[in-house]
Amino acid sequence: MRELVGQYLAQTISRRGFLDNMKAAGVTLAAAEGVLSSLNASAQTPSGPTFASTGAAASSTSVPAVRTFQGTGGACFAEQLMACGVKYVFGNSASEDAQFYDALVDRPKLNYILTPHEGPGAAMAAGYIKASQQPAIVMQAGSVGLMNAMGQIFNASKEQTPLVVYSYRTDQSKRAGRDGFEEIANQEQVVQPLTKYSWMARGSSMIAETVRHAFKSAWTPPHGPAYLTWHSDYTEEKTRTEIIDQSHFDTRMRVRPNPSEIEKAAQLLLDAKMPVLIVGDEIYKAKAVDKVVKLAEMLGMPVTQMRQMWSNFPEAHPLWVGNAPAGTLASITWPKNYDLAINIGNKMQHSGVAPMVARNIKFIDMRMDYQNMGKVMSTDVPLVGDVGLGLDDLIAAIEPLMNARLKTAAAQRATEVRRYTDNARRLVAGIVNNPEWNHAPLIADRVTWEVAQFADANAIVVHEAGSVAMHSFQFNPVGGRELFYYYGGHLGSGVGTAAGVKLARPSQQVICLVGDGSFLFGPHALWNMARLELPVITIVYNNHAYGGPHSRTVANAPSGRMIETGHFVGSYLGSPDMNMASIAQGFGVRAEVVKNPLELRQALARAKASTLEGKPYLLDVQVVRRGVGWTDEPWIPSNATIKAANNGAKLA
Ligand SMILES: Cc1ncc(C[n+]2csc(CCOP(=O)(O)OP(=O)(O)O)c2C)c(N)n1
Ligand SMILES: [Mg+2]
Repeated sequence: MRELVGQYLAQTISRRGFLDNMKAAGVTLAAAEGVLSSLNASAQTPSGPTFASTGAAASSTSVPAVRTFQGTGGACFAEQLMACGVKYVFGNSASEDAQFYDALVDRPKLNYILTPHEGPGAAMAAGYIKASQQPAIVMQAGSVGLMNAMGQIFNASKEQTPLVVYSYRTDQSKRAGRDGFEEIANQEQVVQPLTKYSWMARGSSMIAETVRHAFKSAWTPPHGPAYLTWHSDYTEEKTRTEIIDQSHFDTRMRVRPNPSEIEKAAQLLLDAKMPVLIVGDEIYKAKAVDKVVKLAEMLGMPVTQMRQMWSNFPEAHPLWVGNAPAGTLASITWPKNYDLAINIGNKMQHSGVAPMVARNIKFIDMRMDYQNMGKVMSTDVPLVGDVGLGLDDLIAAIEPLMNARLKTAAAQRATEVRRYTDNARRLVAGIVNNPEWNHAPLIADRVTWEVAQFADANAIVVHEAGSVAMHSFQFNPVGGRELFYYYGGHLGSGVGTAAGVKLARPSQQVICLVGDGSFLFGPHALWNMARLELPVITIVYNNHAYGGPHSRTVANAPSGRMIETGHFVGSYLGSPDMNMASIAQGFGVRAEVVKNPLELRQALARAKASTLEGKPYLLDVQVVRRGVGWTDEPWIPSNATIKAANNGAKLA
């Protein structure tokens, strides 16, 4: 009977058909008519999810996992999004999606968040997805909006974020191919290298299935972005389609590594004199930090991490020897005498010629990201699978083999590691003895230190602060402070990410640290923070410069003409100085400029008070420029020279 009700509500059987089928099932005509009248009444109840605009109706409590739906392509899109578990649509004005917007009006479970620029809008969606591990969709106007979202699709691809993006093709199916307004050929192929799945639906009846493919692809580990599109007339067209619940197309990729490889890995770890553990983002995603801590403690292994998005190990733990500064295992300060490395969940991004783990070191690799495994590093033991399950298995394999001799060896190693980490912590704490500590404008390290003193014990720090080094926060992904780093590197993500993170985690303090240059690529989500009352504290490290690129440029041409003349053409953002507090106020966010350490403390207190009222706050902190060749008033090209370059220009 449930199935019949579903079919009737989805209008795939008529009233007559419904009554006939009920009769065949042994229900009396009077009883069947009673059911019908209550169904008709519930389909018109304004409080329930009623889909009057499409003429179809269904109740979320009674909908079967696979059902037929009839309505406009836009309504099918909305229905399938809800069946995928989507609660938020991050969108920018897309007139051709009128029927989709129409379908949203009576579907209050699908919330549309208008983002005034596609880049920060997509960053906000990605931030929400990363912090909640829940699905969402980004949509924008055809090819024109897509171009702005692509930077964040790139970030999602690098960061393995399951970001699903849709935009219509402005060209309708009956006039496509004429190079019309906003038309580009093969629109879906523009993002192909950045996505796991990219497809154009070939008809309105294929919209729902294309949506499912996109979500399945994006959310099947290793995660990544997906893109979907179709001709805009399909969104208007009436069609009949299947809507399928996410639980019925999810591939449940929680797979365990090969058991015989687990045994090999256990034996190699026990045979090693100085094994090193490399951690990575798959641990955070699998919520397996406590397990990785247990493994490290069992073996007394030093733990490090190469560039990742999250912090995946408690930084205050005595076995944490710090991030590998140059992205290779060889760049860690200590230990140097390791004879085995095990990677658990790190993407191991190779940005240099040498393998990140030298060839003469035994290497065990555990992660779901099979594509990046065995690519550059020679791998003794590949452990493909979910790192949470893999850690369970590895720990279970090692535990019974830990005899008294091995336990003593592990304990001695742990003591040795601790000797190093205790000393390293003392050195980092010495940061406050910097002779420039009280400098105004502030040194970046002072800003970071003050914010670390101020931040809540479980604050989330979104870091897009250019070349600023993170320290003093003691990140701890198990109930402590969390880090969201800009791994992808397409700038302009920080403010949007912070807004999305706050939407996902309203009970945690969210602090966005952002460089002035990075901020200028995407401040727009400040408006979303103001409108939605997402009380994020944004702190701009304003050195009026692209400090990092400046230093890297100098390093690339150390004895060139730039150094000789002091003419650095591409890195000074002052003259006139930009006021980030005014920009924030323009978006409806309270803000102030901070010039010295005392003002910073007072401003942070005001920021906190504001966030307790539900209002976001921004501090534009004036920070010194550091690096070779900077002066108080850096050279800029003269206006006269620039304008003179055009003198005598004639149109041919
Ligand atoms: C969209 C985008 N454009 C350009 C770059 C190149 N880039 C890398 S760092 C940087 C400047 C960052 O400046 P800021 O945030 O002020 O940090 P600072 O270097 O001053 O510490 C630029 C432009 C980029 N990564 N992304
Ligand atoms: Mg800067």
